[in-house]
Amino acid sequence: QHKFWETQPVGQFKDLGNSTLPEGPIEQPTPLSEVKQEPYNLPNLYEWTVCDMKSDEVCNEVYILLTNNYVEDDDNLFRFNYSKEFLRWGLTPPGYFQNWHIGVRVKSSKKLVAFITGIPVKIRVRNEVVQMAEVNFLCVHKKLRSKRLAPVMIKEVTRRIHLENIWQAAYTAGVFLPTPVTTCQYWHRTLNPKKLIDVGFSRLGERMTMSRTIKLYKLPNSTSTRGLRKMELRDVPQVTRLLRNYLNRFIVAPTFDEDEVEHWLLPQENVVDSYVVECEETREITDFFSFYTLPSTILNNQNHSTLKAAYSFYYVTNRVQLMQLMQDALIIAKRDDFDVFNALDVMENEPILKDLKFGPGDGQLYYYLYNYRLNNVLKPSELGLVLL
Ligand code: NHW
Ligand code: EN5
Repeated sequence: QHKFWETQPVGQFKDLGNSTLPEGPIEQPTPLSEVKQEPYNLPNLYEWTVCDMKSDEVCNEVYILLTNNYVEDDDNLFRFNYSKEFLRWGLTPPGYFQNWHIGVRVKSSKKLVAFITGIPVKIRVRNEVVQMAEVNFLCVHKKLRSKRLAPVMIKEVTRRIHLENIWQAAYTAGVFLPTPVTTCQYWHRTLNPKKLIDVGFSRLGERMTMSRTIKLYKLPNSTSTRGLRKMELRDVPQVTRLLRNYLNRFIVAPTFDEDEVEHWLLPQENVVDSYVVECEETREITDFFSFYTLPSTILNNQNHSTLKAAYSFYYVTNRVQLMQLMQDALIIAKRDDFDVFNALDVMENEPILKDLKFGPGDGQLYYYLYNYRLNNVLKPSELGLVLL
């Protein structure tokens, strides 16, 4: 069934629920001298390329490949449209490896036709912090699909990760593979009902008129949390402490240091936005939230070409209820002209989504670990990890 994945050190279907197998690495590391030193072979017309995401020209080529060939919804109405600034941000965190940004070009024309990336990340699984890679942006040009290019790309990124003495990875996908750590549900909060209905993102409910729908999704004009403001550079140490502490309550979560918090959470226009709650008496930061900007191209619509979506990212709640914090996130996203606010049922999201008028989407997101076995499938609420 899975000619490639059956050969990989991932949890296999036949082992599900077999708790005699120990938790942890499936394979032991090998000496680096035993890691294959040359790249895997590509079909003859193609060649490997390292993509320098700091180069505008290369970043643009990657952007074009993904804009035209990356993930679509089940009905092919929308395709993710990660911006160039977003891709550069997402792929150049502290300690990144340029040679984990792997492209495939046509030898003759040099056209970029496939891509896969890794970035380094420390992820805690239960009590153990493991140096891992996050693998993302796997893409093969539509005209080259089903030729078993993806397994070669995955093996090549694995090889380059191994050469840095890293033996585990985390990744997410909309497809079901051997075997998920957990299965998450996408939820959507309508901000611009008319546009969402016009483009087929959502439908007018039964016995609902457009004006009743607009009223249903109306939000207050201003946020309600006292002391809420945009995150600044000086907040990095406090936000890091809060986040490290908060993420401890989940079974699988990243551990961020200050450099990583600065990279991942400091606001960048049209990429990522973060807000902190500052206590008016003590000037301490008590809570914060963030979301990232990921528009989708609307395929075949006369009136609209892009859907502006915000995705809930990391947050910490202490003094303020998550419900109120997230409602303020919705108000800010609406003010900033987003059409929809998306969230997964990870962390503590699940209980508040319905009350905030989120509805379940038609997409699921499966989370996976490479070369790390867990005894049980986790609940989404046991996961403190959000990938781009
Ligand atoms: S998920 C988004 C993936 N990208 C897209 O969906 C874009 C649109 N689709 C495409 O470009 C986020 C192609 O359809 C792709 C497959 C390239 C997806 N993950 O070449 P073949 C990520 O980027 C398996 C993993 O003929 P294709 C996460 C499939 O099951 N495997 O297919 C990436 C089959 O294997 P099987 C996937 O359609 C994580 C084989 O590929 C997959 O032309 C990567 C078929 O290959 C997916 N999303 O190209 C893993 N989609 O065993 C990282 C298909 O079933 C692992 N497949 O026969 C960790 C590595 C690092 C370890 C370090 C220690
Ligand atoms: C790795 N980092 O399917 C990413 N999106 O629900 C790769 N549906 O937007 C993994 N089909 O339900 C990608 N509207 C996996 C996701 C791929 C993209 C995807 C889904 C997630 C999505 C929308 C549009 C569906 C269009 C038809 C959807 C319903 C919204 C409605 C609003 C009102 C209340 C009920 C829900």
